[in-house]
Amino acid sequence: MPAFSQELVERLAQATSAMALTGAGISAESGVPTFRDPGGLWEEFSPQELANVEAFLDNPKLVQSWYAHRHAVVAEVEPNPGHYALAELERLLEDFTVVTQNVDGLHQQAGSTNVAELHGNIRRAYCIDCEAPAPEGALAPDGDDIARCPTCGGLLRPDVVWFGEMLPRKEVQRAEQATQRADVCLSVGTSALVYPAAAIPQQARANGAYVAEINIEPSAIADQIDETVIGKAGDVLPALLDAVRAIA
Ligand code: BJW
Ligand code: ZN
Repeated sequence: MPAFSQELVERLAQATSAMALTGAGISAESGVPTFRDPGGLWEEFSPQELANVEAFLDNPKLVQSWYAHRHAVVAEVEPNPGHYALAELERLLEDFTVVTQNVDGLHQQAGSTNVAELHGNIRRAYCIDCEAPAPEGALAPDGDDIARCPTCGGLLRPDVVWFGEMLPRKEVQRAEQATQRADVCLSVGTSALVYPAAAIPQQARANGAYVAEINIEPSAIADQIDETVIGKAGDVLPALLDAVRAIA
């Protein structure tokens, strides 16, 4: 039985509004590599090389291939019990928002409908010149070619947020509103190193929320929140859901 407090269970069961900020760790058990863990994506590739616009313009084929590969991984995998438990919490509670840094779409696939995607979605791509959306899978380069826009010939990029880029305004607004309303905020499977997302749990807490994180190890914000639950998201979230159901 994962070691979450009875206070967390009671606060969730009584919450008028609750939210979860999720990161790569929640999808790890589905087989999507995280970024910063041992064996994570950035052990092999550095973010400086791949996750910024300059890198893309310097070497579009390399960056397109990396995202095409990651898109192929995401297209194959399934949500895990952690994703399903959050989708179930949305059905159980009056108001529940998932604010995710993940680009894999697995929350929606698990049935969550109220999802703010702060860092975009790897299943989408668009042209950097005319901004036309490209069909899914368009980033996979044909042989040695660079993937280009069928309309204007511009470079195609994944619809994700790179370092130094603004987050999508509407998604940020939805996240801010959820953060203002929340009585409980769960921070799940994120190292809490990347801003502005990493500030959300503390903002929720400043607005009065009880904040708990669920992670296999304490994150960068562990000493600034109410509770750290050590364990895998796919174990802890279903157990938490059961405990809430038992008293809700
Ligand atoms: C498990 C588990 C299991 C494992 N169960 N847990 C303030 C201070 C300092 C810097 C900045 C600041 N504000 C902005 C910045 C700059 C920058 C930033 O934050 N830099 C820091 C790194 C220092 N931020 C930005 O540039 C952002 N834009 C912005 O601020 O715009 C305004 C602006 C513009 C211009 C100038 C200045 C300001 C944009 C950030 C975009 C991030 N993009 C990426 C790539 C997305 C595309 C892609 O997928 O390739 O998003 S980076 C990468 O990190 C990805 C993730 O969403 C993000 C967060 O990572 P996450 O999810 O936390 O994963 P990991 O791997 O780090 O952690 C996994 C965790 O899971 C670990 O804790 C494990 O223990 C745990 N875990 N298995 C539970 N089973
Ligand atoms: Zn175009």
